[in-house]
Amino acid sequence: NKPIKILDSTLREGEQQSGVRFSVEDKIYIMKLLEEFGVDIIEVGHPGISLEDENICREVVLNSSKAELLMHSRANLEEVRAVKRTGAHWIGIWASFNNISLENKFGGNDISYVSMKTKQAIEEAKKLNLKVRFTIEDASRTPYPTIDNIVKIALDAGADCISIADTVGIFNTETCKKLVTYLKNRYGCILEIHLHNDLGLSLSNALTAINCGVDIVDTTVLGIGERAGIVDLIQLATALTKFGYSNNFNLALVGKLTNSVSLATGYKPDDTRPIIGKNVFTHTSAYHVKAVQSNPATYEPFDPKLVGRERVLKDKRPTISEAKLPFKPSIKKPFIKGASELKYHTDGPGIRWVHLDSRVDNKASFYVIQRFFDDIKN
Ligand code: HCA
Ligand code: CU
Repeated sequence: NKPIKILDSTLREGEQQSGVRFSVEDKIYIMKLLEEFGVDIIEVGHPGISLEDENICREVVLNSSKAELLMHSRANLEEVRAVKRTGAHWIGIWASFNNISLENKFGGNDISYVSMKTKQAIEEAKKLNLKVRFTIEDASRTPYPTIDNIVKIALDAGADCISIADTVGIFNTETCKKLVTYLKNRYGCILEIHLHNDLGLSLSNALTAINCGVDIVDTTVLGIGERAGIVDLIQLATALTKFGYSNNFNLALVGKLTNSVSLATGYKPDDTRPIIGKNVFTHTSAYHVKAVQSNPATYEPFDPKLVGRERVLKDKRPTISEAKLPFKPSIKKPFIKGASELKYHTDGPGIRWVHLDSRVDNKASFYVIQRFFDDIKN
């Protein structure tokens, strides 16, 4: 299979993950790792937001070597010029045209106004010799005739690439396939896709889009981004390698990339996260361990070494009292006889973990959990 272009947006979309802000040193370090990993285009930031962001973006451009760099921009002439001042190759202009956005974001501006701003911004960027990606934000909730109009306007104004964003992550295999196929057949332009992961479908939708001829897929390391984030670079790169695409990803860098982004953001992936989670190459039950010892392929999709990991064989089952959850309870509140050491802690609104230190008996644990939630409600 021919290689697929990857645009990594860890430094822009990833910075929209709650609590994340990269220093210029972080951005340069991560950019270099992404280049080494084999990403084609790197989205660096949004220089139009503030002078500080513009300066950071310019500094990153000065330190780049291999990958092409892209800066995000609203359809606004000032922001376009800010992108040019950073020295980037690409500008990523975006706008939305569905009714929800027009009503709520642009204070009732109509499609013709946003279309006019889009056309102006793209023309200005072309005058400044930038390569232009134009993104239809929320394309997955935008009517086809509206998409058609805006794609025509963007291509006429000189856009080099059209990107469709599934901004709220509601594409499925069918709807994703339909839009990608439609645009590819109708316009034959370079087509990019930006897939959010609100339903956990972003990776699957990316593979669908690739099958339907999309040219560029957006990713971030660990999938970080607004809300549930977007396609995870490491998962997509591993899947493409496994499925025989001829991209030459440097998968040995998986650990370094993960750790760097984790350190720079404070984001801790859980133990079962595919490819990089602590437990995902650990075999536990006795018969799995035995089978893997005679042939690892019995229970492994690929050799963990492919992504710089080691297999772990562990066939000892913990006893119930050994199987403790690794958190520090913040509240201790006995409220049922016989389960006086029941502990729980809260982890943000709506999510609560129960830790049963001593159970009355196995059946009673359900009762205790039930009581716990009732107790919280009151
Ligand atoms: C945003 C929205 C965006 C834009 C994508 C793009 C999306 O700015 O936060 O410009 O290609 O998901 O629609 O990330
Ligand atoms: Cu996004």
